[in-house]
Order: sequence, then structure tokens, then C-alpha cells
Amino acid sequence: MTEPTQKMTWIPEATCGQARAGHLHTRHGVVQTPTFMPVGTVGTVKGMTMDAVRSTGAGIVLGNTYHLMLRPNADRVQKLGGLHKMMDWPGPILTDSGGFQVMSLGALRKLDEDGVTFRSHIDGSKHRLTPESSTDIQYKLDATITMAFDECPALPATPDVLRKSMEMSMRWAARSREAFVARDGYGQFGIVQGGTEKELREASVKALTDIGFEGYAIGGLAVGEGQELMFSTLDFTTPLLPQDKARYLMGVGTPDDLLGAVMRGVDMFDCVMPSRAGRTARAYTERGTINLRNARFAEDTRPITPHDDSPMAGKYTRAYFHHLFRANEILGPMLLTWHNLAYYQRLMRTIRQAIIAGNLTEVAQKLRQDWAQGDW
Ligand code: PRF
Repeated sequence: MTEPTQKMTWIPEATCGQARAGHLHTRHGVVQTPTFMPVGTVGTVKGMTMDAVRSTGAGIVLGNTYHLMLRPNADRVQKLGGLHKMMDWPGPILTDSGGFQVMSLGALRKLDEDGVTFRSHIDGSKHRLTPESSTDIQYKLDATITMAFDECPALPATPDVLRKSMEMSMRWAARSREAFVARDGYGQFGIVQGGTEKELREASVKALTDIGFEGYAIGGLAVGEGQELMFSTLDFTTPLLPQDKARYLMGVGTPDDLLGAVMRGVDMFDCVMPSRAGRTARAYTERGTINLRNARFAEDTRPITPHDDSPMAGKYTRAYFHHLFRANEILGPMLLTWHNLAYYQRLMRTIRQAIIAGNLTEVAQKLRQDWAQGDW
């Protein structure tokens, strides 16, 4: 592996308690952290043009190895110039490695030391993913950030199951690193596993930092353990991670999860929640969530949120959203996904500014109070 001359780096800017603000420098641009990555599983953030995604302030989006290897397939994406070109997103893209999706889609699968064999959820055809093939696919997709191939057991699980799984994920991480082709401004993140067990998380961080990655993800959380256990696991995991590398909590979460995790030292997040909720009429606001299908919105002429930098500001009433969803019009999911992703980005900006201003504790208290207060 020839070393790139220009490495992917994370530069700290300010801290407030455990929380960090910084910049992730990549080949495809600079990302301000903490950051939320909208999920673009199959090469599209569902229902959104990338101009709309950009308008929310998103700096990086996520793609998925599992889905893209099945359709259209990695070679074709490569022929089309890579994911950035194909989907009109010149900015940074992080791709998940596939193992988690194979497991969570419940695709018929068989796990062994070498990798996973599974059947496609699309047509039942048989496929195989290994640390090497996952890394190669992410190279072909042209992922700015490649994720190591790992296994994520559902919780609760016995310490023995968690240990065996974590140890295999660490052997897979070493193989993923071997297969990674280093290029200027591109990077690869290792994924910490070990469930809610302190000793296992320590061993996992040690194994990954011995290998050495451009950033570190915390996997194996938000898989059934609940917020309290997730937070207590973060409490002992993030302090073990290198101070000078980005930290990414995978598949998380609610606004309150993001706030709590940033306060425990996490810099990056992804979650389908805001986009999926947008397709099912659930709106995120500074005062919690509301379901716009609800009859009480049929003649509500207020905007979803009074926040004036929302993309819907002054344009559409709650009554109109209600009508669009009741009539099954495609514009409903499109506009509400936009609204929700804009809310998530606004939240991350508020948190980031509070870290820089040094008043995150007070800002966090106010955010939680407002969420608890309910709709205006
Ligand atoms: N590993 C990978 N992707 C993930 C997870 C994981 O543990 C999670 C767990 N919340 C979400 N996505 N590779």
C-alpha cells in the first residue's frame, strides 16, 4: 500500500465537556462535525434531489454496499463514474460495509470465518460478502469513507456470543484494512464492537487502533438495548478512542440520542429516522414530533414549525400536508422528508454552535425542555 500524500484528517476546533466540534477534511470536501449523514441507501436519498439535500446543509451522505452490489451492481456504478457522479453528489460519501444490512434484512444467510453467504432480498439470487469483497465494492463505488466489514449481533446477547463475534469482527477489520486501497483524501473507518461489555469494547478499541484507521465507528448499539445502556456504553467507549480521529455512532438516532451521544464525544451519525418518518407523515419539530395525517391538522393553517430558516418557511400549511398524505400524493413524502432532514441539520448546527460557544449544557437543557413541551 503506497501511503497517500494527503491523508483524510479530522481537525478539532473546540470542546465543551466531552463534546467536540471539528472539521473532517476529505478528498470531496470539508465536513463540519458533529454531523448528521442523510441515508442514501441505493444511491438516492429517497424522494429528494441532491440539491434539496444540499439546501438543508448536509455535508456528507451515506450509501450502502449491500443494496448497491445487488442493484445496479458495483461494476456498473464504477462504469457510470462512481457514486458521486451517478447521483450528482460531488461531496463526501460514506458507505456501510454490508454485514449489518445482510443481518438486519433477515436475508437467508450463512456466516463463517471467511464471510457471509446470503440470498438477495430482490430476486433470491445467491451472493457472498467477505472483508475483501466488501472493501473492493466500496472502492468501485468510490466511497470517500469505506467502512470495515463487521458483524453486529442483536442485543441482548450473552458475553460469550458477544466476545466471539467481536473477535471475528476484529480479524475482519484487519483483512478489510489489508484490502483497502489508500488514495489521497480517502479513508477507512474501523468499527468497535463488543455490545455493552466494557472489557470487550476495550479489547475491540485496542485491536482497531493497533491496525490504525482514519476514523473509528461505534457499532453494535441501538440494536435493542435502550438509550440508557447505549449511553452508559458510550461513557466508557469514547474515552478509549484516539482524540485526533473522527468518531461515528452507526445507525443513531432520535434528536435526543444525537444530543446525548455528542455530549459523550461522538462526531458523526446516520439514521433512516428523519427520512423514513417523512414518508409516513411524521414531522420532527423543535417541540417533538407530530403526525400530519391526524384529523386535528385538517384545517391547521400554521406552518409545521415557526422556524424561519426551514425550507417550508411561509410556503405550506399543516392542512396542506394533511391533505397531501390523505390523498397519497407523492409531494407529501417529498416535502416532509425535506422538512425532517432540514430539522436534523438545524439541530446539529445548534449543537455545534453551542460547543463552540461553550454553553452546550444550557442549550441541551433548553432543547430537551422544548421537545418535552409538545406542539405549539
Ligand atoms: N455495523 C455496521 N453498520 C451498522 C451497525 C453496525 O454495528 C449499526 C448498529 N447500530 C448500524 N449500522 N457495519
